[in-house]
Amino acid sequence: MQDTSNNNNCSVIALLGNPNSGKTTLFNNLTGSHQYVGNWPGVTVEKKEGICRHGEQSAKIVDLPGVYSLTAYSPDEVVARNFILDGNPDIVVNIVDGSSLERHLYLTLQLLEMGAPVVMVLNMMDVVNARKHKIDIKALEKELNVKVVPMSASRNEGTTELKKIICALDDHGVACPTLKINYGRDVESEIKHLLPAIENSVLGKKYPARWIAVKLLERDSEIVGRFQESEGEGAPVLKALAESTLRLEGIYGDEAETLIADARYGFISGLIKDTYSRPYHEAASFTDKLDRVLVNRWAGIPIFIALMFLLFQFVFTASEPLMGGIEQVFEWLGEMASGISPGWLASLISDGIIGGLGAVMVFIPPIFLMFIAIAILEDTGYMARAAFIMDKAMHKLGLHGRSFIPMMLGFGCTIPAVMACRTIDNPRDRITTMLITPFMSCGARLPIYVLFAGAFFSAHQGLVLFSMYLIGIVIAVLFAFIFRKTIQKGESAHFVMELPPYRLPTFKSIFIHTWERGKHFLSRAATVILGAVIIIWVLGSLPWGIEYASQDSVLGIVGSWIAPLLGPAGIGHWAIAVSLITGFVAKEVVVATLGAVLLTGSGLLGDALVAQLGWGPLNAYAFMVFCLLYIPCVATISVIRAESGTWKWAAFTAVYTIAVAWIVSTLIFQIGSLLF
Ligand code: BGO
Repeated sequence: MQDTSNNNNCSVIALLGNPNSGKTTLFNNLTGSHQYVGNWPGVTVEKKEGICRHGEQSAKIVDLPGVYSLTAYSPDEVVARNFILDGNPDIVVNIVDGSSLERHLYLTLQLLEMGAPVVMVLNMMDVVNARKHKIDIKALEKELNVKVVPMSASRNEGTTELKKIICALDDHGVACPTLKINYGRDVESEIKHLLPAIENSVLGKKYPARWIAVKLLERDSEIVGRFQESEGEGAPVLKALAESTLRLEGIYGDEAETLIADARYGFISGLIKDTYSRPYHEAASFTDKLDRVLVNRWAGIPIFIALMFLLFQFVFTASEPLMGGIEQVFEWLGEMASGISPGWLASLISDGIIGGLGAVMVFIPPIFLMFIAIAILEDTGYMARAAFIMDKAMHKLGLHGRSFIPMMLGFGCTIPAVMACRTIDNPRDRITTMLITPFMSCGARLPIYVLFAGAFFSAHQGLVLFSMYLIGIVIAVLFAFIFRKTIQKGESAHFVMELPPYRLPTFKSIFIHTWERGKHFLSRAATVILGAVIIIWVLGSLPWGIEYASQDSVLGIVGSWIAPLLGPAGIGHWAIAVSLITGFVAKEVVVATLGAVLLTGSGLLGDALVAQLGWGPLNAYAFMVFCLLYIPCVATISVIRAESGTWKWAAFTAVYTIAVAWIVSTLIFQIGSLLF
């Protein structure tokens, strides 16, 4: 049960809509600064509430998670549906994007079938008007039996009318008869068959019986589960359901569920024909024209790959001079610090802190440039296209298309990417995506690539960097495929992919999105990485009296034990072994460790690597691939545990990623050695 507290008897208004429908904008318009944020009880889904005032009157606004449907598979959908069913909101304000009315109406229909007291907000009317499209609001109100409020939330137009409705509710609330969709003869006859048993149950007395019947025929696990739990009175319902399912499957095979979705889409098409009109000879919109090329079945993937390549080339070229400047500053600081006495303090500051931290800080320019580029791709709407293109390819491999969205987020940081898996309704698809997301190369691994590509591949740095990201995607998709055929066997759910229109990004949005990701890197440098380099320095100096960071140090001894295991991959150097262990804390620490261990005195870390490792490009490439694929950082492992609800998947991720990293880098090194 949700929190139904009704402050000072003011009405409770639930806000519900698809992602990107303008819900946040409307919530802010309605509540101004009267907002508070928490979590829904028992789940990690964010709960936002606020007070809307209009004159003397007020209402409590509860912002429900953005969802595409109310099938109650994903935690977001469960939260939204349970609040509407059990939270007794006085009104459910359903915000729909008027410029994509057809797609957004799917959620509206589900609400109306539940008998929710809906007021529809028809948002983005500025876009509808600019396109010279027309929506017959009166006809829409009549056909759906709901109040419709036209709005342009981003211009704050329509807010006052909505406030009047929600703040001036009388005791009768809003009248909103339950919508009845005709599901065709066969389904309708099964609904009739189920109704008597449902109406005799507690659940049937609480919620609309017809809605429950439709949910049961859709095999809604939560509703079926509730009847399973209520043994005695649930039994007749489940028996009737088994009979109905058998009959429907006899006629339609596995397609019975699709019949229900088809009927809803059919209803929507009819509604759109009656209420929506566009100029007869309408020229294709800018978005349509661009989409013809960018999401073209043949050109889409090559364009995506080419764009990624250009992006990495740009990151390298633009960051090089800036990195040189930062490198010089740290070199100068190192020289200054080496004069300090006593000698151990000079070594701690110069070898440990400046060597280790400096090795990581040098990568601020490429990291920020990369985040700027990702923010531009996201804010223009291209990232959604990339997911759309990959969705098609992934669907062919039997995978859930929505998996690619968390994977894309993984380019920034794996932690939010794993958290984004919540939006995937099917549990098997959700776990599979969680397991493969760590292969998407996060920003923290970028310093490793830039360092090694710069030192060992001076002519083809961009290409090498690009190949890392590509290998990550290929391995991720490959393992998703393997998991779905083995440990996570089963059908992949059907879903509709959202394609937002192209937009010119604003400087502010790019800045905010870049900063959101970049600040994480800076705060880690000041905390985790600084702490790690000090510990590394201590371990590199013990036992006292040995030469700092020599093979006789604790670090050297541990590294020398592990190094032989890495030999087959061509990366069996003790310092490399140590850096891979410390990299489990955070991936940036790999570079910090190499800086602290190999860069004694002043100089460039890239030069020190070439001089001390005795490697060629093939060893360096195998190492980069190892870093790309091996165990994600400790924070990611703990998030996988939290999101999957069990240590099993966290431990599995840790073990299998190390195995994959070892196998792939060994293959690369061994095959490469034969060829070159
Ligand atoms: C960006 N009209 C128009 N044209 N846009 C609107 C309206 C409207 O009536 N209402 C909202 N938007 P959210 P959810 C953006 O973020 O409230 C816009 O997910 C951008 N982002 O400004 O976040 C709104 O909470 C880059 O646009 O929706 C927002 O439901 C460039 O719709 C987007 C330009 O609104 C989603 C705009 C990176």
